[in-house]
Amino acid sequence: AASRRPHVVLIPSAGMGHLVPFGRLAVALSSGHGCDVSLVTVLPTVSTAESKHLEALFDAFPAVRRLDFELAPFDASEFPGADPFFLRFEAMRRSAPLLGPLLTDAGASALATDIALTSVVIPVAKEQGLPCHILFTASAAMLSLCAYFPTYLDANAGRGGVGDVDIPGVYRIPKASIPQALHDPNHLFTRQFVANGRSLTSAAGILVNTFDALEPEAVTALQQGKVASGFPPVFAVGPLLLASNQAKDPANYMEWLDAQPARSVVYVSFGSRKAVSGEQLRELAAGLEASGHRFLWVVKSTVVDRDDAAELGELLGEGFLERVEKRGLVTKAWVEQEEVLKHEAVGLFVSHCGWNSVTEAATSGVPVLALPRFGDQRVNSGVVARAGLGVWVDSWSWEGEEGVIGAEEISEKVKAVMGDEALRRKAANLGEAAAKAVAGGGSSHHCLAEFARLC
Ligand code: BUP
Repeated sequence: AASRRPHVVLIPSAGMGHLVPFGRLAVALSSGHGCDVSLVTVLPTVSTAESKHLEALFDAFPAVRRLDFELAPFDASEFPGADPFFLRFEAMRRSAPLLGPLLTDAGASALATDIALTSVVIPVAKEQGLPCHILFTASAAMLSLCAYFPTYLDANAGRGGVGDVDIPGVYRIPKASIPQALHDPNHLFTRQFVANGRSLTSAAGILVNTFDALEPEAVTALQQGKVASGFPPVFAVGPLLLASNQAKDPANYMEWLDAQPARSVVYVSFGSRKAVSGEQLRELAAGLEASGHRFLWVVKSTVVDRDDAAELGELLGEGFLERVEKRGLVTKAWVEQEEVLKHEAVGLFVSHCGWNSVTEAATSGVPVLALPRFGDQRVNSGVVARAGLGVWVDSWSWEGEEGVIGAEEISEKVKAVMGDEALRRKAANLGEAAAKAVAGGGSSHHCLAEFARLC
């Protein structure tokens, strides 16, 4: 009935990079756009960070309902050595038929799911007669690659491996930036990526966590249907933000930041998904030390946080922590990155360029030094450089075949970027453009309102 409030059920996949934007979308839809919202939750989560995040979210935003989803038994031995987050994607994919009764009981009027689950959730939504949307948690550039990749493969069948991919209406993604796994057609990630890419045209609509000024080419090309024919409406709704602060303890690193001069601190973090090797950690440590700048560094040395027992002192080399004690804060604990980036003491973000990190840097207008590693991070670094949000040395390849990036290169680049006033201004302008996009009358606000009308 026309008077009924829409009830959107959000179905995220695993890992903070996926969960964070779903939580933010849940808050935005339930607080500003008149929707009831349920968030499908699979317990236990893969990482501790995810379970803490969910707990804080449901505590702070009681309007967001929790919908528990129990997975069918899953035998991981079929994928020896696979990444635990990919395994969870696969387990969720195989359990997708069980979502049907859950959605009926919840009284859903529309769904939004993660790209990793798209090809299996769409048939369930069809059975239930519900529109199924996608929240694409990576960049619009990656969305365009995902949409075009199956066509690219068909056109290049038998011509050897994957090369540069020239996406119609967007730009050419160089071979070196294509996620490594996609060079192997039998990789679990590739199979999922291609199946999901083919299913994009069956979605009712696609939300993407970006905004016009950050990715003008890709957003326009996707919205005008230039990338793939028969593409559904694309809503650029980013940057997705928390509506208000989540409850948290006063943190030592925020107090430390309070005591530092404006824009003097280099914030260093490489995301929640992958460990950094011991050798690269030591080069980074030496590079930061030699840069002479203050720094706040979040160190991650295992894939899943629960496994992390190593001592910082051992990881970073003898005497390092003592030598930098007065100007460096190093932590293995989770920090509230959004808050850190908003702090006026932060002058640079040395980042792996996970997409959430990029959108958070853009929101805060903090320049980025891109050190991409895996997956979509090189594509995202290209976006950062194009948009003027930061600097990317695309010949640097760390943890790749060429080994590690040396301390001296890191230190020189950090010094150069910290002194780059023009870049600082460009990043600040992008921050203003982000704020405009999500405010009333802005492009992203408008797109989210349009989406809510379809639910
Ligand atoms: Br680590 C860390 N605090 O200490 P990305 C991360 N985050 O708030 P990723 C913290 O986790 P994928 C920390 O702000 C961002 O929202 C960070 O997502 C937050 O990278 C999120 O940047 C991390 O997309 O995921 O974790 O590598 O591989 O899916 O991009």
